[in-house]
Amino acid sequence: MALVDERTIHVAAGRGGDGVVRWRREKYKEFGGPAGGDGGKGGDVIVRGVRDISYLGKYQEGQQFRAEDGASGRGASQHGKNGKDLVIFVPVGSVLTHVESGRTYEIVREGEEVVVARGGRGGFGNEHFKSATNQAPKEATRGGVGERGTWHIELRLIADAGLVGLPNAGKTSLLNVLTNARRKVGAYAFTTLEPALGVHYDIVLADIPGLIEGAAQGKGLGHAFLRHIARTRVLVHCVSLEEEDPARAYRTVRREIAAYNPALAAKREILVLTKSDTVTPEAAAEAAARMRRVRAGEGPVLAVSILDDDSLKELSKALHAVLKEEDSSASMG
Ligand SMILES: Nc1nc2c(ncn2[C@@H]2O[C@H](COP(=O)(O)OP(=O)(O)OP(=O)(O)O)[C@@H](O)[C@H]2O)c(=O)[nH]1
Ligand SMILES: [Mg+2]
Repeated sequence: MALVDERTIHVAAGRGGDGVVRWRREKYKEFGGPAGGDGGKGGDVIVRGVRDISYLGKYQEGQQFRAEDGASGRGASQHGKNGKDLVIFVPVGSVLTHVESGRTYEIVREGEEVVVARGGRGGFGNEHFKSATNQAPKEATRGGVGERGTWHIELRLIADAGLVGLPNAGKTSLLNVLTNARRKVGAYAFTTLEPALGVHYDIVLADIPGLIEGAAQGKGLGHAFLRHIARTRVLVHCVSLEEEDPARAYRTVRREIAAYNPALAAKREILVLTKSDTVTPEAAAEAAARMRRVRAGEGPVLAVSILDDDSLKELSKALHAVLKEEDSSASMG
């Protein structure tokens, strides 16, 4: 099922409750003064960020959202109940545009809120109008109308993990089998010219063109497209087992990444030896062991084939685990 990354919705905040005209009844007294309470405030419509990129799919295009009205005031100076706020959850990364005014907001954190329609004020009861010169006001006001509006919600995904490697390493093939993406794959270099995103459960993967030796000097497609993965949290470094010297291929790409931006090179990395079906299981295991010795820093090393579901599950597990570690180290500062 394709990811829903856009919705237009209509929102209406609650109307304020009316103020009322009531009179106090007291024993032994004919007239006890005004006692009409104020109306309650209408509920607001609030948008709140959640960490679930599929959330927009729960809403219909053009869906109407309405918060509760405030209740009217009552006698004995009782305030009417406020209308309940209505909360609409949207994925973190959503950009909200108020269609009528063009005003925009971005939800960047979980729990972040924007009031997209304010509830109407409650009206005043007659008690409110009591003064030295008017002991028996007969007036009350009506509640205010709630705001209404049309909002466009657009999800701008930020990739969690970026696929890097030489041309032909199998990056796009992995994107296609792990996500809803349907990108072009080819048995030649530089099939991918534009970055693409795909969603694997709750993980956003970015696929970019291949890097070659000298990319920093403009060879191949250069390296400027690396900016598309500058904000990812994890690199998925793909090295084909069809390479004569996988360790060399690995180091070449590492050098180009470091030349582009040392901060990118410092990110956590999952090393994926791709096309494992083209070699014997023993050869794949041996290559993985060798790569563990030559690789930069720590992190999983996996042999994967798009034809081997178990290997894809291992990769999925590793991705989730590394991103989870990333999360907890980020929250510790
Ligand atoms: N046997 C086998 N072939 C694979 C596997 N993964 C990818 N390939 C093949 O490898 C070739 C390159 O795959 P792509 O996914 O286009 O590689 P890429 O890294 O995206 O290449 P560029 O976009 O050019 O950088 C294609 O012919 C794929 O069919 C695999 O697991 N096993
Ligand atoms: Mg590709």
